[in-house]
Amino acid sequence: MIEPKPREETAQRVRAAFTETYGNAPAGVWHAPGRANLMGEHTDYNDGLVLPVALPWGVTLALTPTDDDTVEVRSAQYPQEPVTFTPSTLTADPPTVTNWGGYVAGVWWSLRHAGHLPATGAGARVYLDSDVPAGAALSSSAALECATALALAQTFDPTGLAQDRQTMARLAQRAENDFVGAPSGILDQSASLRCQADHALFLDCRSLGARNVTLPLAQAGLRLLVINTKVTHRIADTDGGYAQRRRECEEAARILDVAALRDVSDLDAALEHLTDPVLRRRVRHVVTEIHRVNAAVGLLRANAVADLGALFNASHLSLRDHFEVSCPELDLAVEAACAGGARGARMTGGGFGGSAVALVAHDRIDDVCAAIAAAFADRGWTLPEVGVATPADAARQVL
Ligand code: GAF
Repeated sequence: MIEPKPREETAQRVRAAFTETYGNAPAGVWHAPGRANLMGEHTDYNDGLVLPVALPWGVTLALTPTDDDTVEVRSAQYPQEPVTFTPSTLTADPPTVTNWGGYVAGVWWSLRHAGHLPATGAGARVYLDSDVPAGAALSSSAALECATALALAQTFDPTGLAQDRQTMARLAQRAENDFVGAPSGILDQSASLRCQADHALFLDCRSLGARNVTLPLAQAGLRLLVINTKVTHRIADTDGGYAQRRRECEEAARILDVAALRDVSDLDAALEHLTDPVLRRRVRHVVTEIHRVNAAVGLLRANAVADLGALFNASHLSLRDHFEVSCPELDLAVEAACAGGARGARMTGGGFGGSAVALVAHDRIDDVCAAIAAAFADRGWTLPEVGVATPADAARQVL
C-alpha cells in the first residue's frame, strides 16, 4: 500500500534538509499535491469539463529568496543532480534547463515573462522532496510546477499572483507547454492549485470557472483506490500517443468547423460528417466523456456517490475502445478491481500506462487488492502499488 506521509513531519524534514544543505533556515515551506481525475479524460484540451481530486501525495518545497541572480535547486529524489540556473538568461527555445529541474526553471521563466518576478537580480535556494510516484499519471510534474509557482508568487508577488490561482495554473501550464515541451492541458495544474479536501473540482477548461463539489466518500462507506501499474509514459514525447491524440482532436474540430470538440452539440450528425473512423472514435469519446462529467456531478449533487462506479466503467471502456489510450496493464487493473468487488474503476490521466482509480466499499479493499495482486501474478507482470486516496487540499504554505 502507498501510505501518505504525515504532512507536518514531511514539512519539518524538508525544512531541516534545506537548513543542512544551505546553512540557514528557509523563508518558507510549501506543499502542492498530485491529482487523480475522476471523470473527464482528454477533455481539457478540447475546452471540455473535468472532475479531479487532489491526492494526499505531493511535492514539498523549501525556498529562500536571494539577490544574486542564481537559482540552486536540490531534490531528495536526485541527490547527485543539483540544478543551477541564471534567471535573467533563461530561454525556452531552446530550453536552458533540460533535466528534472526544467519544471522549476520553466515556472521561473513563465512567471518572470508575465511580470510576476523581478526582471533582474532575484535568485533563490530551493530544496524539495516528493512522494507522488513519478511517471504514474498522478501529476508529479504539475505538483512540482505548482509548489514552485506558489512559493515564488508568495515570496515575490504576495499581493498579486499569490491571490489568483487561475492565472497561476495557466502560468504553470505554460511552463510545461513552452519550456518543458509537453503539450498538456490545464487539468493537472488546476487540480493541484484549486482542489479542496473531501471535494472534487468541477472545472470548465474553457472559462476556467470552477466549483468544488462535495465528495462524501467516507459517509457513503467508500474509498477511492489509486492503482499504480508502474508502466510509465511521458506526455512530453512529441511523437507519442498524447500529442497524436491532441492533433486528431484538433483535426476533427477543424473538419466539423467548431472551435473545439466541446462545441459538438449533435454527436450523431458529427459522426456522420466524419469519414475517418479514427476521428469518429476520438470524437465519440470526447463528447460522451464531457456528458459523463456532467452526469457524475449530478450524482454527487444527488448524494448518490456510489453510483459513480457505473460511470467509471463506461469511461474506461470509452478510453480503451474509442480514444485508445489504455494498455493491457490498465485494463487488467480495472477488470481485476471490479472482479474483486469495486463499484467501478477506470484509468486516470493521460493513459498508455500510469494509474487507475477504483471506487471501493471500505470493507472490500482487501478483496480488491488481493484480486489485483492475483491477476498480475498470474501473468507474471510487475505487481501494481495501491493506495487509498483521500481527497486532499490544494497547494499551500505549510511552514
Ligand atoms: C495529462 C495531461 F497533462 C492533462 O492535461 C490531461 O489532458 C490528461 O492527461 C488527460 O485527461 O495528465
